[in-house]
Amino acid sequence: MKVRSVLLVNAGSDADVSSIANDGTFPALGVVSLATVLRRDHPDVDVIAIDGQITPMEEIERLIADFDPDVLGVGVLATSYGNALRLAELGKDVGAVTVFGNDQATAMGERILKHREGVDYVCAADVGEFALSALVSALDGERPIDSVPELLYRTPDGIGHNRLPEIPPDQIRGGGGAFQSMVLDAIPVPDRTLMPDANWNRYLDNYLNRYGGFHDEEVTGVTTMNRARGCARVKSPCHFCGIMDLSLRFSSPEMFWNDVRTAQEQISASIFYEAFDSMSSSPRWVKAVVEAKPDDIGEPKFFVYTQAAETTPRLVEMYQKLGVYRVNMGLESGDTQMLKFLKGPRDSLENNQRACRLFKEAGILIHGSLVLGGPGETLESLENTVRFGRWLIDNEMMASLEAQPLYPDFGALTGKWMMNPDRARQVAQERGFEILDEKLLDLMPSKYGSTDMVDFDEVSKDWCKIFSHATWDELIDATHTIRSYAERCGTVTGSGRITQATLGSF
Ligand code: B12
Repeated sequence: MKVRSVLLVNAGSDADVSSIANDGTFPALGVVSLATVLRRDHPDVDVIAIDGQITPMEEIERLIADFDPDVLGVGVLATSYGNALRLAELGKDVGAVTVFGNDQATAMGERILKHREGVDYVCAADVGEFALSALVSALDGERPIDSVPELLYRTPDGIGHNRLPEIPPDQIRGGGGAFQSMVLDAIPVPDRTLMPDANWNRYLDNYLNRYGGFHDEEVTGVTTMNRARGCARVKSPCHFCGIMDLSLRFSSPEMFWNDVRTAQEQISASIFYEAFDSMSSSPRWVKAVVEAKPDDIGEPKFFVYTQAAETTPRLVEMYQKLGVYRVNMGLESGDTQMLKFLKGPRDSLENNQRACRLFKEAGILIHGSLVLGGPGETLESLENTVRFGRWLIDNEMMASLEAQPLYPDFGALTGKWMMNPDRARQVAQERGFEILDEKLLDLMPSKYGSTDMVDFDEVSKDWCKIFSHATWDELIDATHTIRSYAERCGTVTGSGRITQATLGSF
């Protein structure tokens, strides 16, 4: 075949999923970046990128029928799998080759291919641009399919998985040195015009509706950007975090500012959500970016991830110089023991409060999140978290606050314990928490081990029964209490990864 058209869709959250505070306010940049590289490597191919999070399914259905893509690529997260499968079906109806990518596809690739004939390929790459471009070349017959990095596909002998470097070595600039040879410079600045204007306008409207009150200056456009990846917590990752590749990788500071300038020119962006999770993992890189800030760049404002335990006065000062106006901080709990269980020895209530005070003094807003029902959670520890939630709101530290029961993502440590009871027992013994339902724990690998359809409320409830002393109802009550208090005080709030039916009136 010769590929002439590619449609890339970020699947929107499934209908019953409750929304998070930032939903629909920032773009799914992955599909835009993939489209940019396809345009560069395959200039004859027509490419459209679209975000299903803010585009109604009927509109995407019409687009698939009209555009009639040869390849349909879908970005799939845990909470959008139902919609992703619907899109694959629609793709098959018009004869497209279908390929799934993004975190959920990466975690579940083999199972997806075993269960879903409508999905031809799964891309498990964290950096997917080069894999997708190579797949198009392979479909054109220009290279063998087994040379496409991190591609999973059916073979006569089972599911094949090409474990090859995601970024071809010849595309990596520089020879070692600081910031891992700026390996992410290989990813070109996204061409944000490849996503329809209607999508960009919707992000801006949603953002202004929810967060406009925080700005004295005019907000002219909002975008996600991503010029560094990974996290310094390789040795003690947050136990519920589904990000699989934590290795730190960077772009050069020059590339960072090129990206900013291009987004200013293309979509008048003034607010940038840098998805590097977490920015506090590399103060050295932040410093280099600050030092390279061009004089004529204006005053772009940044929303960045930060870890409370890594936040120092020096880092906050650099954030101010960079133009950070809001941080995304996983506070997770108001109970020190729970924090140590969930995150590691450096985390504590005191550290959470210290980081919050530093940001408040610097005039930087906080988007925080709380995770309820960690291993060994008790009514008392839960109460500490509710109290901490009130403290954050009473002290006017929060631009937005999420609270939700723990979801053990199968790519995260908690999910891995569910699927490996022996390991779970070993960890429980080492850390000194009790497993409450041994029989249920033993059932987990057969219950969830082979299916590709995961009911995340059910998984969270099972987790709670096995690992948390506070019951599911108590977790939902605490979620309500925190969210109601936040709403009464005018703080934007949300609870992802849980269905509206379970959450009740929210
Ligand atoms: C920005 C962001 C958002 C934004 C934008 C959403 C989006 N879809 O991009 C907002 C705030 C809206 C958001 C919402 C949600 N998010 Co979010 N989000 C992120 C974040 C911080 C960065 C993503 C990003 O922009 N990266 C930069 C771009 C360039 O890369 P990328 O998106 O990863 O895409 C690359 C690859 O994944 C791959 N790829 C992606 N799609 C495809 C498709 C094909 C065909 C191919 C070949 C490759 C491919 O190639 C891309 C380019 O390199 C990540 C955590 C992180 N730091 O990675 C969490 C993350 C992706 N989010 C997550 C979740 C759970 C959600 C929500 C479900 C939250 C909720 N409601 O509970 C919603 C889902 C909304 C939706 N359906 O889109 C989880 C996903 C876990 C999982 N197993 O699914 C993550 C990993 C966070 C975490 N720690 O667990 N999110």
